[in-house]
Amino acid sequence: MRFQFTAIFTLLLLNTLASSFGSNNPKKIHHRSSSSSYSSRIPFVVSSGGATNHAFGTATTTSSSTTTRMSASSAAAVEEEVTSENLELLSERGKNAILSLIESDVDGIQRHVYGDWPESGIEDEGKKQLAEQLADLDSSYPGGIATYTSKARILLKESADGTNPFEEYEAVVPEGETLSYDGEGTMSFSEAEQLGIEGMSGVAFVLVAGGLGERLGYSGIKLSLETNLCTEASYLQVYIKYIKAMQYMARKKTGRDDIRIPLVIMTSGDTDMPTRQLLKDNDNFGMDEDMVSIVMQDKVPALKDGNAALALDDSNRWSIQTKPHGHGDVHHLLFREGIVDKWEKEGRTHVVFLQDTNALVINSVLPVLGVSISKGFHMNSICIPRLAGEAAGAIARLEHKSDPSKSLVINVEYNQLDPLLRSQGDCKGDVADPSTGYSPYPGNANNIVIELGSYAKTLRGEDQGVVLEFVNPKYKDETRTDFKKPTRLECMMQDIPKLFQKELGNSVNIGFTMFDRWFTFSPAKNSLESGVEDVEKGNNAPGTMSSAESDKYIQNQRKMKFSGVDVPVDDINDLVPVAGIPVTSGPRIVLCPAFAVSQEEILEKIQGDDNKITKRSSLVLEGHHLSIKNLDLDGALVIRTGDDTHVSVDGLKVQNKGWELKENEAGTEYPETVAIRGYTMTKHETREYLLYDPGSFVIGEDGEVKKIE
Ligand code: UGB
Repeated sequence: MRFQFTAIFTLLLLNTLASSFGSNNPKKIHHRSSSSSYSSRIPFVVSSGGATNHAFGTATTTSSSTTTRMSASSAAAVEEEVTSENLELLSERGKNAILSLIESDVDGIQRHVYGDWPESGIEDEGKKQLAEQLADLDSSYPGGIATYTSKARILLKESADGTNPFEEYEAVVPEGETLSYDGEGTMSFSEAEQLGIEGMSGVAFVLVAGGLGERLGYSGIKLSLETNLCTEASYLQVYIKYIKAMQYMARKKTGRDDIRIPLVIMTSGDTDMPTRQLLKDNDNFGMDEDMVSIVMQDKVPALKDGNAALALDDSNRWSIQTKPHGHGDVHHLLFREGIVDKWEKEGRTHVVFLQDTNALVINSVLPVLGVSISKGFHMNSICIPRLAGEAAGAIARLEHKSDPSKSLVINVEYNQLDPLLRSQGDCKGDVADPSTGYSPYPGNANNIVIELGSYAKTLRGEDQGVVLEFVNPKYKDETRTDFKKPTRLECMMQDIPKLFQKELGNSVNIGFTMFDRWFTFSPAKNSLESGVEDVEKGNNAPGTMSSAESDKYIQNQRKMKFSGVDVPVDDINDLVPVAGIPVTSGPRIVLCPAFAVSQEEILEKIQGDDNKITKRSSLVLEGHHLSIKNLDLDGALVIRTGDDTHVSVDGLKVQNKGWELKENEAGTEYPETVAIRGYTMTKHETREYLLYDPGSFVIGEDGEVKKIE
């Protein structure tokens, strides 16, 4: 039986033209009704890429979505590959996807996918499953699989050739803003923070949380991990509570009770359901249902070799391996889902992008927003002094060698920095400046504040927020031909400046703001084992669950010290190894968002000149109307108060056995969450006040709670 190629292929073309990046996704909370918001017209940028083949430079528009009908010879070729009986098993879209793949595969690179199918009646379910998956992959990527693989081929070749993506550029250490908690910097910290509080009413938050915790050695979602063992609050809880606390501050500052700050979470197929479940199980951690929404990024096909051959699952010939495309998807998704339009209509002014496991950074949001407002930055990256060789991107000014209008301030990813610096200047690569001990290039904490008007304009441009892609295959050997495991195209959210430059031209204003590391950067990214290895090599930022927890306590030690409390503050030399990672031995202090976010709040709420906290102590404070005066703490104290509960602690003395870390025992099996941290916490004795009744109370030296109104 012969197959009617022309009719089918016309359908295929219509299908391709209507393709939308990640559309038809039933799991999304917010779905734009129009399916024509993204057409195959959207161009892709193909690079003259390089070392890791980041498509930085040349921008070429391609659309390999086929625009010709299938020729007679192609039709014959299809007939040779898949019998009409097999094709008839498939849905219309599945059929189109298979035919499209065959038609575009002139060199037979993808033959392992569509070739050698058993005759109809054998493994039919598998064939249908494969065809549906191909159709999904086609529709979720602008231009479909053909565009994806043709771009990948160029980038993979450049990777194998070792092409330098920065050939036309020279990296220069950029000039930016610096802010320091104790007042040093290009702008006053408190001034920046106050400007930030004023601007907070116009902010929307975006949390990119599509990544798996592979490096961390955790199979659940990272947002569900406990940030610390004193409160056991998860990352998602902490972020939401901070957003709510900032909303509270903005309302207080402006007297406007209608201020509502939204949060969009970008998930992936791996993280979507558990993220929704986490929100549901915890009533969105107190955030209004209509203020939190989820957009899900799609995965892209994995590629098994330099020809961009699709990688089939090792255990299932009818399934293509897929991998995350990277956090760069976030911009296009926000555009495609109409979220940016909505925010503009609501009169919002800035979008703050956060990553999943850096609880420290939230402190920087207010001051960095203040800097953005004051300097009129279209984009402002939160930065820290970067350790040489650290797995954190570097912000550089890339000077174009012949055309200054192409120069811009942008992130150079950590795996690209060393080759770039080895190709210029003193050719020493990614090394520390001996005078500071840090890389001269600011480290990218990858938390970004973007001005909404220019962002919306950029997203409405030709590329619709689709940022440049790159490949980063891990080769088996020097010949750079075989991969250790399948690779894929990736993209990064911090690459948006290139699109800004394209749409805004010379008026683009990209900046960054440097903070002290202790104030803003300590993500949980690495497994305990790799963290221990790093420590043994002399790295003092191992990026483990335990170092992230410890750094949170140290941050609060410093804040308490700044507000006049007599408290030990650990520096690098005071840390003690627990399960091989140096951590603070205390005090462990958690200042919950509802106690204080800003410096002003802490100075207001910590009163008196006789507050003392010993090293072995643990302290948790939560409450908008909680103030602490002359506290004498040697042990564990928890005070949590409700929104209408005013509590003054005055002269309270607490002494008890407190809390203690217990290191995991070698050779014992622990749940994953415990294993990645390396210890548990034993809470021997605690003085706890949980006060939620409205009214005003005082807690004096005797520890009794007395109502005063
Ligand atoms: N993420 C997604 O949402 N989707 C994805 O497909 C992938 C990730 P990683 P990485 O802060 O130290 C970034 O994997 O690769 C989310 C910057 O690029 O933790 O180490 C994911 O859930 C780098 O410049 O990031 O590198 C997480 O929230 C540097 O600053 C976020 O994206 C580095 O972070 C980051 O994913 C850093």
